[in-house]
Amino acid sequence: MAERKNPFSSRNVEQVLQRLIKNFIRESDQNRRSKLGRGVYWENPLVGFASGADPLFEEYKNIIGSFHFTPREIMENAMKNKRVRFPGSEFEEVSVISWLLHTPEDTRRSNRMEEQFPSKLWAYTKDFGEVCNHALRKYISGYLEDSGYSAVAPVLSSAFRLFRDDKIGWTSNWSERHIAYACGLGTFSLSDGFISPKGIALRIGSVVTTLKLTPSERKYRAYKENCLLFRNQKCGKCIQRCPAGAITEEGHDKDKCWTYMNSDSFKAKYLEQGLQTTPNACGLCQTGTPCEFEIPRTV
Ligand code: B12
Ligand code: SF4
Ligand code: SF4
Repeated sequence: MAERKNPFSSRNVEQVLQRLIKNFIRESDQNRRSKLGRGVYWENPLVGFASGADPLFEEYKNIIGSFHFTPREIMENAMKNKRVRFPGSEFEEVSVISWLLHTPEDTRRSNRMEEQFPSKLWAYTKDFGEVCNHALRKYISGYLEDSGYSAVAPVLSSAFRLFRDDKIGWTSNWSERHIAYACGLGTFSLSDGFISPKGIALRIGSVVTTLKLTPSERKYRAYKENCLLFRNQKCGKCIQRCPAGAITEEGHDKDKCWTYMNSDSFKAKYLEQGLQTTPNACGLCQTGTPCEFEIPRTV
C-alpha cells in the first residue's frame, strides 16, 4: 500500500490546518441542523495558533488558578495515559490550535427576539452544535496523529474538569476562551463573553499537538479591548439583555447566570422545546448587542 504523504511537510502547515477546519464545517453532516430540518449550526470558522512555550500559559496559573493546565502539561498527561514516552525535544515543540465557530444570522435573529429564555434554534445549537464541535476536535487530533504527530483535544481528555473554585467561581482546567485569546482570536468583555472580529455569538474548540506551528499575532493590548465599555464608550446593552440580572457595570456574576440556567422554569422550557439535557444555554447577552456579529464600532 502506498504510504500517505505527510500533508504537513510543506511550509504552510497553518494553512493546511485552516483548510481542514473550514472544510469540516462546510461539509460535515454533523454541522447540518437535521433535527430542525434546515440550515447549519456554524459558519465562518476563524483559526489561530500559539506556541506551548508562550509565557501567557504560565500566567494563567495566576489569573485563573494553579489547576489550569499549560499546553505542555495537558500533552504530558495525555501521553502518560497512552503510556507513550514523551521525549524532551518533542516537549519543546508543543503548539496550540484554537478555532471559533460563529453562529449564523437566522439563529442569532431568533435569539435576538427572545427576552426570557433562549430560542429553540439557540438551544439546539448549544446541544447539537457542540456535538459537531466535539467531532471537529476528534477529527483534527486524529488527523494529526495519523500524520505522525501527537495530539490531544483537552476538553475531550480524561483530565478535563468543570467545577466551582472558591476564588474564581465557575471554571474549568482548560478554558477555551483563554486559549483563543492566546491564539490571537479576540478578547473578553464586560459579560465575560469572548468577542472575535465576527462577534460574540460563537463557540470555541482547541487541540494541542507536537507539530510546530507559527504563533498568530495578538493584535490587542488589553484583555477586554473588543468591548465598547473598555474603550471608554457607553454601552452595557448586555446588562439590559440579561434576564437573570447577572451582568452589571462591575461584570458578570457567574453564580447568578448558572442558577438561572439551572432553574425549574428554564428546565421546563427546555423540555417544551424537545430537549432532555441539562440546559446551560441562554446567550441572550450574546444577541441583540452591538458585539453580536462584529467588534463593536467606536462612535
Ligand atoms: C464554566 C462555563 C460557564 C459558566 C461560567 C462562565 C465563565 N465566565 O467562566 C457559566 C455556567 C456561567 C457559563 C455560561 C455561559 N457559557 Co459557558 N462555559 C463554561 C466552560 C465549560 C468553562 C469556562 C472556564 O473555564 N472559565 C474560566 C474562568 C476563569 O473564566 P472567566 O471567569 O470568564 O475569566 C475571567 C478572568 O480570568 C479574566 N481575566 C482577568 N485577568 C485577565 C488577564 C488576561 C490576559 C486574560 C486573557 C483574562 C483575564 O477574564 C475573564 C473575564 O473577566 C466553557 C468551556 C471551556 N472549556 O472553556 C464554556 C464557555 C465559556 N461557555 C460558552 C457559552 C456560549 C456560554 C453561554 C452563552 C451559554 C450558552 N451556551 O448559551 C453563557 C454565557 C455566559 C457569559 N456571559 O459569558 C462558550 C464561550 C462563548 C463566548 N463567546 O464567550 C464556551 C467557551 C463554550 C465553548 N466551547 O465554546 N459558562
Ligand atoms: S453589549 Fe456592550 S458592554 Fe456588553 S459585552 Fe457587548 S460591547 Fe461590551
Ligand atoms: S447567559 Fe443568560 S443568564 Fe447568563 S449572563 Fe448571559 S443573558 Fe444572563
